[in-house]
Amino acid sequence: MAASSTKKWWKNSIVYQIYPKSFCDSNGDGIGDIPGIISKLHYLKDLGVDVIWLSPVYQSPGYDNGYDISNYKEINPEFGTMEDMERLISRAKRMGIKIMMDLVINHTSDEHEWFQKALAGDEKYRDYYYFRDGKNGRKPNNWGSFFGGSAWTRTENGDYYLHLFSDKQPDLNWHNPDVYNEIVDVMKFWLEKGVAGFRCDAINVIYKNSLDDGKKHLFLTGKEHYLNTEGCHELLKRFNSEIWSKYKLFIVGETALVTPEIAKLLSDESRGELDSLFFFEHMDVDSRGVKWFKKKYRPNKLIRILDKWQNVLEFPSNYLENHDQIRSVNHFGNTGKYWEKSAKLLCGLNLSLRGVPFIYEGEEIGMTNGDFRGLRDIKDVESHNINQSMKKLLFVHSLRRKLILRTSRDNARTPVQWDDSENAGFTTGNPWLKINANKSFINVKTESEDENSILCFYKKMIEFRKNSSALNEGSYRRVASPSDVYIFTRESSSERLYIYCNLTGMNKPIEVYGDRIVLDNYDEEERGNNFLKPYEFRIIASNI
Ligand code: TEU
Ligand code: CA
Repeated sequence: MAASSTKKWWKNSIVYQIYPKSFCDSNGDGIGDIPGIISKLHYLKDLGVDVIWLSPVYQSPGYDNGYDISNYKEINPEFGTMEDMERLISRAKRMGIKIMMDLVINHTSDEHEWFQKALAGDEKYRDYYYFRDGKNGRKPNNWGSFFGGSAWTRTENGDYYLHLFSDKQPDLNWHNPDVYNEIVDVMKFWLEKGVAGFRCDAINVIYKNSLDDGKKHLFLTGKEHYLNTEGCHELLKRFNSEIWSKYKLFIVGETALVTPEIAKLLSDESRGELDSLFFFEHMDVDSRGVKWFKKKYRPNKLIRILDKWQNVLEFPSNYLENHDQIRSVNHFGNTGKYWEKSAKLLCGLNLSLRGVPFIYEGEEIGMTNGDFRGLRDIKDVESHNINQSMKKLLFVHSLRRKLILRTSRDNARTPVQWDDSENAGFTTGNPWLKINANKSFINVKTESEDENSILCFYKKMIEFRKNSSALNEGSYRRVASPSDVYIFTRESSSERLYIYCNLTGMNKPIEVYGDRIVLDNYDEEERGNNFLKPYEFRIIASNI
């Protein structure tokens, strides 16, 4: 697929996602914060990151760790002050790093002033949200929430409000022009402070067509009334033409449940909506409809999915993990014997695909899922809500424990392991979430001193990508391969690369294309000629 001719800065960027609560704590309260992030800017620069996507740092009661915003124009005091945030933006800028913020506009916190005024009966603010009376003593409709249970909660006044996520996250009414104006004002506020873009949270569910009952589904009954509606496309077009296009931004949408056809409508350049988006199909490669019920992971299926999205989107945003997903070595790699090889392979894969690569904090050192002993170690609101739903379905404790521990979003939220000290260099206090015991060998300090580490492989791969026209703007084409091996070419006018990914723990025979191995996660002495070793990643350049 040809690269677009209009060059935008983000098309050559590498983005690093920070989940502030878990990144680095500067004041010993056990919670990561903005001064902590500032103290690690050199580390990120050295890694080769161009852009930081900061998960929410706005004022919030923190029931969903900041995805429940109570004031869009203030900083959560747990994370620091507005001065800290301004300092972060300006220091990063001086180092050539841009900051993207998370824009959470499907809902606010129930502690937001707007919602509080609405609860108190202020008509203006009641229309910012969805308040409805029950129907014959029942909820206004049968919709389900993303976090399990009903999407409606009853107020003290006896009516109900809509929330697609937790009951602490009431949905905004995007039919109301005042809501549009308020949020545009919020965007301008941050853009004037020098923010370089937004990651738009749950953006494809913001506009509800109707509040009619939905077709019954095991998960998300009601979704046909709000997923990717025409009204959502119209809102994105307006945001784009009225605000985003006035600044040089990168706008990436988080779009759950998108199909390729819909993704194109949301992100093709000519449509003037999003610049790019996150699809989820590869995250669900091992799920049986609902992520809590897993089936065996099959690399071939992952390959088919990635290949499909490489061909369909103009500029995909590629990622293998984020704050809502389990760690990629657990998901697609190996946490035992091939931990290191598979983490390097996943790095190579993510950074070789066409599009914008996203790296999630800790991924670059091969962090693994949390080693939680029981449900009491888990803090995530989603996990607790699902536990309640499973209880209602009479799932026994041991089953609930098993299903939730292996899938909980907290698996990716354990504090970043900076060194092997008691609290992994994350905090001098009590960490808010249990730190993994494998900090003893999976940590930034140890890995930066070892040139064969995962961290050093990331640096190498990032450096390689930066200097490669094929990886930055070249075409993509899949090449025939044995099962569970992903081979593709990336080609620009001056460079042709063959990318080899063995997604298994076995040797795999291969057809060798190209002339020179330019990058590999195995040393020359260890490699085979006509086969790939377990989880081997190889780039072969071809003379053209
Ligand atoms: O997630 C939106 C979303 O679609 C979720 O259902 C996501 O797929 C789920 O967390 C996976 O288990 C965004 C944020 O990324 C998430 O952290 C927030 O909790 C959510 O919005 C509500 O703001
Ligand atoms: Ca702190």
